[in-house]
Amino acid sequence: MNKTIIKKPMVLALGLALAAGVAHAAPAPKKGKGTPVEAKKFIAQTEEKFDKLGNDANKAAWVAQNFITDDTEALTAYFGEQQLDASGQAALESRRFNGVKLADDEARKIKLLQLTLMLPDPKERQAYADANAKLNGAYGKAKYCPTPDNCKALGELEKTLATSRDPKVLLDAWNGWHMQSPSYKKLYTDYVELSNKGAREMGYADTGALWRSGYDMKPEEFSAEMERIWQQVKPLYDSLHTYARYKLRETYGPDQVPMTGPIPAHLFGNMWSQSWENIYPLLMPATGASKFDLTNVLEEKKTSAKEMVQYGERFYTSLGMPKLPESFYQRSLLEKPRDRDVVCHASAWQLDGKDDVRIKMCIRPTEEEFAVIHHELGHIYYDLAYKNQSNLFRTGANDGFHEAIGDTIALSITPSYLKKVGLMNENPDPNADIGVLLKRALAKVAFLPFGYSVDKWRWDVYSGKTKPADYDKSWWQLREQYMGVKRPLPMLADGFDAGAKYHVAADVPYARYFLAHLLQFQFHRALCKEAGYTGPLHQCSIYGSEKAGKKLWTMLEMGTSKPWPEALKAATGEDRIDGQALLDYFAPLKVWLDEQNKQLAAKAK
Ligand code: X8Z
Ligand code: ZN
Repeated sequence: MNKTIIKKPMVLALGLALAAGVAHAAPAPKKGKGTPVEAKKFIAQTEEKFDKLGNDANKAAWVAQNFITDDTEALTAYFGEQQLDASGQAALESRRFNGVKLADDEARKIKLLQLTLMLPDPKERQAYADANAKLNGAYGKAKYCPTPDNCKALGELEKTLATSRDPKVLLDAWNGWHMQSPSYKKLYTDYVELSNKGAREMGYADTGALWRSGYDMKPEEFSAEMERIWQQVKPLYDSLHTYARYKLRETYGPDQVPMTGPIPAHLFGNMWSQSWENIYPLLMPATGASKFDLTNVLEEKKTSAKEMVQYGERFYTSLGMPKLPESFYQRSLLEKPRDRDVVCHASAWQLDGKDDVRIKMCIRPTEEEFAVIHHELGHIYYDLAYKNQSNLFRTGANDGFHEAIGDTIALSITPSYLKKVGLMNENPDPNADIGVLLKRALAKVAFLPFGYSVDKWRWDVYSGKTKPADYDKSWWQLREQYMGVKRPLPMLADGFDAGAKYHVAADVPYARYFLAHLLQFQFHRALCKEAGYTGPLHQCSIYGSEKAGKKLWTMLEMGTSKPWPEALKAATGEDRIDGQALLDYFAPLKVWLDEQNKQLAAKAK
């Protein structure tokens, strides 16, 4: 989360401040109120400690995710335990400075230090770190083996969901993956207990409350903000869902897709039904839509993984940002190795707090992955921009900002941009606009209720409202209520469908992605303006605008040194996260969807 002390890979920045490990037991915290002079010294020493030791812990985690074995899991757990010890000690000691009059920067650092778990018992710390490492490994290794000599990893199953239109094949891939997570349910429930214990030790109600405290507002204010924004964007989601229903019925028939009620989850082209761009061919407008498909172009050109990353890099340098360090290409993992298990879920890492930045991805030559590359590079450029901040400020303004930067850039991957960089031959057709917007909505609007409801589930798990026996019941109740999507098969007796999602297994908070899906449209709108663009937002690309780049960089450099509303203000003039920019962007599509839905409803009668 936003105050992660050592730089964890963004996707791994756990819901706790994992400080750099300390090799020796720290001295017992001093008693009594501290003075401002002591605070200064304490902060400097703590940051130095974190700086020095963070490097090793990150290296251990990097190796563990690149070579999943019992040994590498044990090594990560070893460092994880030390990190937890160090961040817990620092959090405890920092309490001496609560209420002491300090400079703004220092008071902020004291606050950030307390956004962590604290487990005083070394055995419990060890068990917690072990479980975290094992859960990561279990997810990374999981495979569906219809027969013992034919095993399918997640990437292959995802490809089936994206491309097959045979409901039986889809269901098999969907179910094959969802059968894997029950094997680590017990590990997860034990982990939740320990995590809560650690949160309570620090005075939080539970781990969910700790997570919701990371946004420069009260945890209950944060929940209310999430709900406000969801209500604001819900009508657009409803229009898209209604349209998707009609179109899926045309493809799969009324037996598979009911006229009312939730739609089975395996039909949306994605393992978690979280974004629907892969079913664009089923939904695209009957006339006027471009048949352009970036995936075909990348395949035809035999674009390598590295070349795909270089397209991304060139976008960032066109904004006046630096080239990636040479070590980035030497050390990153860009392709799935054939001979070993790795955590393929895409992530970005800053290992030393400075220039040792890397991404880890099993890149496939698809349009979807092209966007993910820009997403990961957004993390990397954020890391590079704030590298001169001190340790505690070297993270995003909040975790949603970190997730939004690369997506903001990817919104500028427009047809004219693709033409400019040679990835599209024909001239973009302005009449094909609705198709372009629809495809984007299938990625961005479809995601919103998923982004919201993952942590709604987890908040209830952490608060104890949802017991392990009810994990699936609650998971699917939320999916039905918010997404209008249902489990395609009866629930398993002791199922763990939530655990089939990486961020649940690896305990990465998820509200950040919901926020990012709103923030990116706020950033896009502001940067397009800065670039002098005045046309429709969905046609704007900031490619080549150093002016827009400078505006963005200025915000990125701030890291989390100021409360996030100040960072947002610096970049956009706004000071709250809001759905209006997204609604403006998709306004022409909303009109079109509602018209289509009216016609389709009349036809269905
Ligand atoms: O996990 C990610 C990134 C890495 S931080 C690839 N995302 C979420 C997901 O895959 O579920 C990006 C969008 C949502
Ligand atoms: Zn990310």
